[in-house]
Amino acid sequence: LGRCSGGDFLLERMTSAFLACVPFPGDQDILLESYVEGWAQLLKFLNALGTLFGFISDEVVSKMEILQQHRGRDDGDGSHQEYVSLKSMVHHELSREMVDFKGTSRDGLPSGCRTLLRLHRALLWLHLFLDKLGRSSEHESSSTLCGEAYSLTLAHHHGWLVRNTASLAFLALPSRGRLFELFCPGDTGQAVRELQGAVAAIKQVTDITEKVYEQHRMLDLP
Ligand code: 1Q0
Repeated sequence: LGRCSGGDFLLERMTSAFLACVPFPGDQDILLESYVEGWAQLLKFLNALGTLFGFISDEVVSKMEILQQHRGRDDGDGSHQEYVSLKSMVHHELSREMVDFKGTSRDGLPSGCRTLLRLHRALLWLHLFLDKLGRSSEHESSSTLCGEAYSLTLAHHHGWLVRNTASLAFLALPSRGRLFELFCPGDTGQAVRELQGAVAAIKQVTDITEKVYEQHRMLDLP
């Protein structure tokens, strides 16, 4: 056994998608198709949390659509090699001067680089939140853990309006117990193990992304 009936719904698919992002760890590169798939799985989870989280889903969808538009672009020979992986995207967009480093270009499709950076920052939050959740004890509150993780990560990149709205949404999060039920009905121990698996898969992806962006001095792209 060793797996949950509910795991198939949530964590397991997300974990396998993020694991599939890095088929060759030595390459230190991310497959974008799997990255988008990981986000599609997260989106399912967000949607299951209810309409109060709709503004967050909308934002994720709009970022995913930008990436998909880039990925779907036909460059004449019918293939889209440029957007197969993170490194190929970065090299392609830098060599074509598609990345706006100053925040001056207001029109046109935003670059894949600045768009993925937004999702990357959100994954840094998710990693910390799920890690905290996995280590938490029974009496701790999911809203508090979520808020703490947020203040340490994503909040740095948000203005006060988004920060306030986000903190209201956190209050509507299901309790720690209910989240674990969602991950793995009836088996808290297994829920925790699945969480740890998810945390490790996400960490591998965020570590690589962070390095690539740092190498190209793109961690602050406007
Ligand atoms: C469960 C609660 C999650 C809350 C995470 C904090 C999210 C607050 C973010 C609200 C974003 C909406 C407003 C728009 C912000 C943008 O300005 C900002 C920057 O983009 P730009 O183009 O203006 O420069 N966008 C972002 O920062 C992207 C933020 C994406 C947030 C993605 C949150 C993903 C949540 C995933 C699922 C949570 C599930 C929890 C348990 C999961 C177990 C599998």
